[in-house]
Amino acid sequence: MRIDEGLQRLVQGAARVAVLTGAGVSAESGVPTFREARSGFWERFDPEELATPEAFARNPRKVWAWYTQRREQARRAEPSPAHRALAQWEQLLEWCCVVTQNVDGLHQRAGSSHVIELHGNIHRDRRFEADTAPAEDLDGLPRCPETGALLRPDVVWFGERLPEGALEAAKEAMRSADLVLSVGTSALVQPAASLPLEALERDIPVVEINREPTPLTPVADWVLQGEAGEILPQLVTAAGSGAKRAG
Ligand code: BV8
Repeated sequence: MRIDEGLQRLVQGAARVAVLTGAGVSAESGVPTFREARSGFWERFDPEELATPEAFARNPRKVWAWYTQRREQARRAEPSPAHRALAQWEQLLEWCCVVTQNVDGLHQRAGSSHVIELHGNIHRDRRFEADTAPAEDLDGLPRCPETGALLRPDVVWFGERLPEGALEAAKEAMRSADLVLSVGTSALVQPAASLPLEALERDIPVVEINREPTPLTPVADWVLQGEAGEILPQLVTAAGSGAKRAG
């Protein structure tokens, strides 16, 4: 993928970068994306059906089986060239805020220090609070050591509110950046998918890097169709070939 002159100048002049990421940046780490997740081993686990509080109340064992498998996968995974490129870019900038939909913690492991986890983190648990008493058969499922309450993964399920402040902080990053990227996301899940519009409404340039077109593609200023792990390192190389701007 050749980075054209205009885009080179854009990344060289950027000082404050906000990046929305999705499962596509972890795909090259071996973590299946949600679109692929519906094929192969995952076909019996439909994310939209399982990643809900109702599914957990109905069948906590099946939901825990899905998350335990994904948690192990995330633990075994290594940050991809895309994760690493964003961590490197941060060293050249005044700030680089990674707003991620992913729950695998790989941005932090790659060295990004300013990460907003819109949908939580699969490596953390929290107490399951619901008015509907979960199914009876709870033997062997994770429980809170203090209260004995049933635990659930500390992620945001469909129909649940995003973590307090995360959405506001993400919007603020999109509004105060001088360059926004959307990388490796199908841009379908709300409210995350609408975050780049905060930048577009303020004439802040938006660059989309994705394997396939998405609802953002028609309105993005730059569309680089391809692998995040190839394109992001090239962008960071181009950014580095400009003067240092941090501080
Ligand atoms: C909420 C955590 C309200 C859990 C996740 C109708 C219309 C609009 C909205 C709705 C609607 N009906 C319901 C809603 C709301 C709903 C929603 O958006 N539904 C969608 C399906 C329409 N949203 C919610 O429920 C949210 N909450 O709205 O609350 C509310 C308000 C007040 C009070 C109470 C409630 C919560 C949504 C969060 C759900 N949790 N994850 C877990 O991980 O298990 S979502 C999960 O799926 C991810 O976090 C992510 O957000 C989404 C998957 O998207 P992607 O990351 O983009 O992954 P995907 O596989 O789809 O795409 C990957 C892309 O990468 C592809 O395009 C592929 O081509 C590309 N790619 C692959 N490899 C590469 C690559 N690109 C480049 N390089 C590569 N190597």
